[in-house]
Amino acid sequence: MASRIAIVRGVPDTFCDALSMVHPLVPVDLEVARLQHETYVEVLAGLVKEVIRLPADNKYPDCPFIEDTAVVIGNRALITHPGATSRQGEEVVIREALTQLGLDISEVECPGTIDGGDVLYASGMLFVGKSRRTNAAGIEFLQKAFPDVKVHIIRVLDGLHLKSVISEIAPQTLAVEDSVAAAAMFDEIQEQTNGHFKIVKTDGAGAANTVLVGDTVICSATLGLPADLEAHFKQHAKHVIPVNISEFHKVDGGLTCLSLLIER
Ligand code: CIR
Repeated sequence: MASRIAIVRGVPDTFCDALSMVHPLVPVDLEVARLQHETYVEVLAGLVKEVIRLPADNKYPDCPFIEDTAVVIGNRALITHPGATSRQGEEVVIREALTQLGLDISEVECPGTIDGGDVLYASGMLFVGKSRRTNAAGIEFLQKAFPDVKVHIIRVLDGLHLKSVISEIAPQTLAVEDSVAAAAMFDEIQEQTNGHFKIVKTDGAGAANTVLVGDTVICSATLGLPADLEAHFKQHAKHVIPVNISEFHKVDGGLTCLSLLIER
């Protein structure tokens, strides 16, 4: 079995000021967010060899969304330059942590920007969303960092990131939000890979963002459409664990955003 490490970052006191495309109708509850984060970390701890917890930094309200700060494949890590100016700088402690783990590090430099939420590595293939956060210059750094894999560029037609609406739930199988934009993005993936993937359409905004660890899928317990998301995914994945991250959804966060997974 592959040995995995997960890195997570705590929820700062300023989390209620995290960025969101639409101001949440019900404000973020900091205490609930911290409890939900803890549950998420505990679930991960049951699936990986080690969880490294990095401390929150009140200067960065979005710092729990650690996925956006690095792309790790095998022994290589690309430290990103996040697309939102208020998030630039979050990556500094991540660089230190990944260096300590002995990864081979490279960095996105200005004017390149990438958010890790736009990078999907599935079936040994690398997809990057060109989005409001990830630009062409950033994508060039991604290709340079991982020269052995072709980077497939997918235009993000709606939502924040590529993985906001598409994620891997089983070998050759992608969960795809049941929306016109996500369907077009999936079609683009299929076109570029000669129809490599099976689609599992998933109803509800954010419900298609899942974390796959080995043969276990962590899915959102908040967005239960169709009525039982867990049952929906169980038809395709071996094990499914629902986790409630309602407070993170309020600021456009999903399950993948809350960790960096390193396979070694
Ligand atoms: C942001 O707008 O940057 C955060 N509020 C949400 C980031 C979500 N990250 C992700 O999907 N990878």
